[in-house]
Amino acid sequence: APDPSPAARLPFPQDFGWGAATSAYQIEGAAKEDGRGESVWDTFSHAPGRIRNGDTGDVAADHYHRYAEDLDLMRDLGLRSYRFSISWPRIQPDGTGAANQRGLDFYRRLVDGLHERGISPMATLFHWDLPQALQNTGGWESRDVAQRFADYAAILFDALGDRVPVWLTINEPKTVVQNGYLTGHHAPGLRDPDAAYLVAHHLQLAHGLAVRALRETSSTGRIGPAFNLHPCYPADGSPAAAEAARLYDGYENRIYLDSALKGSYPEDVLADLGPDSRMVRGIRDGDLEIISAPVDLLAVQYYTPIYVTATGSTVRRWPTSEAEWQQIYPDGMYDILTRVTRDYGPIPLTVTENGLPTPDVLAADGTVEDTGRVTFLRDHLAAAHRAVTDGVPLESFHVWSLLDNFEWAEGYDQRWGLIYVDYATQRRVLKRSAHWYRQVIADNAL
Ligand code: GBH
Repeated sequence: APDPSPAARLPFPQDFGWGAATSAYQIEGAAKEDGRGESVWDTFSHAPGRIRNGDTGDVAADHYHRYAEDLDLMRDLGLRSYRFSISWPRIQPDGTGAANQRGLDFYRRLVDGLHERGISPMATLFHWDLPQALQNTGGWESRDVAQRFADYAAILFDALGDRVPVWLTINEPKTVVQNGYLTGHHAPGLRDPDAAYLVAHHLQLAHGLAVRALRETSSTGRIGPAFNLHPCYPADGSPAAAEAARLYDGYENRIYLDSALKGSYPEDVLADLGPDSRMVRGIRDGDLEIISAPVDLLAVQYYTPIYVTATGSTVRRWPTSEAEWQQIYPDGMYDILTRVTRDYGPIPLTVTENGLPTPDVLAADGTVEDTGRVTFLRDHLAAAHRAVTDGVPLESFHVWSLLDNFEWAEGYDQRWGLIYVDYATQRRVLKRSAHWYRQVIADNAL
């Protein structure tokens, strides 16, 4: 089909931050190098039966050694922003104490390499790889870990604060709560609802303490939280479904949004947890003030909607991707961006993750035809564009992910990248979607 005429295209704001995202444990490998300590994900992935095919992040996409090549690929794509995460156990092998210089050096090389290529670094402080030593003393169930996190963050602000313009504190606290402590599908693999929401509180506290730590430096860098938000819709028109969807939204979204941006936990969730819950008992005077330390931007990650029935169970309404939890619903992107602007704004927004897994194969002619990813991204970017047109202050968009990588409990089975990784050789191949994205960036339009 011929290209749509330029007039029919959807132009994005000037200087829009076209980006892609990754996280440390999912791409770096080099698990024992340069003094890196162990994280809960090393322990979890090496425990039998936890990860599909027994995969681990020991080697992953070997990005620790191949970062220069990966930086060149980012430049080839024309990326303007790259979101990565910093591995806490590379910086503090045991989670406390002096910084490991070799760990800091890696991220300094990475950040400098981004600047040399005209790409803006966006650093996530924590993308789930808690030092195992801190897990051994209680992990996120221990309030003390929030202060340890602020100390770790201060090391990074000191070392990199002059060259990282945007910091994100904690990637998806909800996923740590739900997968780490409710389903047990992620590290540390527990199933303990009472512990789970205390963990939520401590993650939020850690976020706020890190924001305060940045403000104590002279850095001009901006900082905010990174939440994966699920629009929760009633599955039918009954009042009971509407009420159930509202409570579901409290647990999925408002517990994080309200505490960080309004300084209070949602009353319906607190009532549902009850006064005897470990979380409610764990909230101390002054905590909400810390948690709601003013932030500079809000990072939104959108993958799927949730449809809630009158009994509080969930049903599917749209086709799913290879990830059975993901329903493909681009309008959810519009709904969530306009909703956070309405309820919590105006605040600058960045989309820090959006994407899907596809059954990619490297063909004999060297191409990877991931047309499903092109359609998905086009539809979700069109929905984001519609939100911008309606006044949402969206400044950047990051595809999850730059590279195929270790998809947590799914191991290497699910491929989420714009760039294919042939794990046997670590060769990188731009997929159809990468070529498409490069053109979108060059045009600054869909
Ligand atoms: C993001 O999580 C992560 O930030 C990123 O690291 C990850 O690679 C990416 O998405 C793709 O998944 O196993 O049935 O209990 C997105 C939110 C939360 C979605 C956990 C999958 C597991 C569902 N994820 N959830 S299940």
